[in-house]
Amino acid sequence: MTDDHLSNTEPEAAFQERVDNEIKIEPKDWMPEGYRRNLIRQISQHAHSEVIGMQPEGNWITRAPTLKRKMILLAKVQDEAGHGLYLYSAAETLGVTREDMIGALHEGHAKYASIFNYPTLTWADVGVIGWLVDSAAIVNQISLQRTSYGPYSRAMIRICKEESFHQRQGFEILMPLASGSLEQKAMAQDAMNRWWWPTLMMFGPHDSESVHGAKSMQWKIKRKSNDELRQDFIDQTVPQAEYLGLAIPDPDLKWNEERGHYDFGEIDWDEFRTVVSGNGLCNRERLERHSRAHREGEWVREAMRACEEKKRTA
Ligand code: FAQ
Repeated sequence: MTDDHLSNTEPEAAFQERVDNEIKIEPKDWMPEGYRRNLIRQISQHAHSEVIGMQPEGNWITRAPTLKRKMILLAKVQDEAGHGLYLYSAAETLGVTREDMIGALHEGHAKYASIFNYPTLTWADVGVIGWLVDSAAIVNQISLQRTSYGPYSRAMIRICKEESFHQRQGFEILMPLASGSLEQKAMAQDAMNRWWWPTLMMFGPHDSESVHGAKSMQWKIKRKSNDELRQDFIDQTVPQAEYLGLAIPDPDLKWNEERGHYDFGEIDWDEFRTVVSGNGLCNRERLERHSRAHREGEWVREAMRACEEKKRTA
């Protein structure tokens, strides 16, 4: 049954009225099947992104330049695991199991953010992930705090509090590099050059190409469109790059007085499609590592199930 068909029915009209009146939808409320499925898709993909997103930075935990930096990075990467757990829990309230969600990821049916398929070649990449990638995530997640589904909205409120620490730790890694030796500055600029465009891709295709965008906006799952969020991110990030003294690798980036926003160049959508379809630089490595960790953790899940069973039959 299509979403359009459901939109003509009475419960759908009452549902839409609740959404329009900013009343949160809770797990036990009636909801159109399309709303439920779309939420499961987005929330589970968001959860996968948080967990797969641990890998690029995790790659530097053993090589952080000081003990203090290592502790901060460890805490940051652990936070991402926690975000994944909040989000899997929020998705479970919609009647899907965690096994199903992880299975969909491993079988390639569920996506995760394209950004995490790029390699972290230097320590400056860790700074740029914290600064740019977390900033992009925050811009999106701040608007998702007002999403119409209660459990997702509440998870976002908690997550945003932690993300702002992540953004600062990234900026704090880059500040000494950007004002350091010539080699350090070059390393920071090289990281900026490699991560800028993939970060812009995080917001997804242009609104005109977005498959789920219109319905998600109508249902207030999404509160801002892909292009609106991308513009917000660029407008807030350019002054930060200027403060750091890092050049943004886009010759078309220019303040547009009339629009009150920055104009910017076109994203390489072929690259985006390549990465999203599983053929980016690190897609296979990321998924294999996740699958391996999942298999190796089977004994923990088995022990947990045995414990639960024992409690139930005691
Ligand atoms: N990568 O119709 P739309 C983080 C897919 S969290 C991969 O426009 P939608 C924290 C899309 O799924 C980062 N796939 O889709 C952190 C759909 O495919 P499907 C994650 C993408 O949902 C920081 C198709 O293209 N954040 O970074 C991407 O309306 C540092 C058509 O697209 C979230 O997930 C992409 N970039 O809008 C962790 C936020 N873009 O499902 C560690 C929640 C699009 O039909 C370190 N999600 N696709 O097979 C959202 O806001 C939305 O899902 C969008 C996409 C905006 C990502």
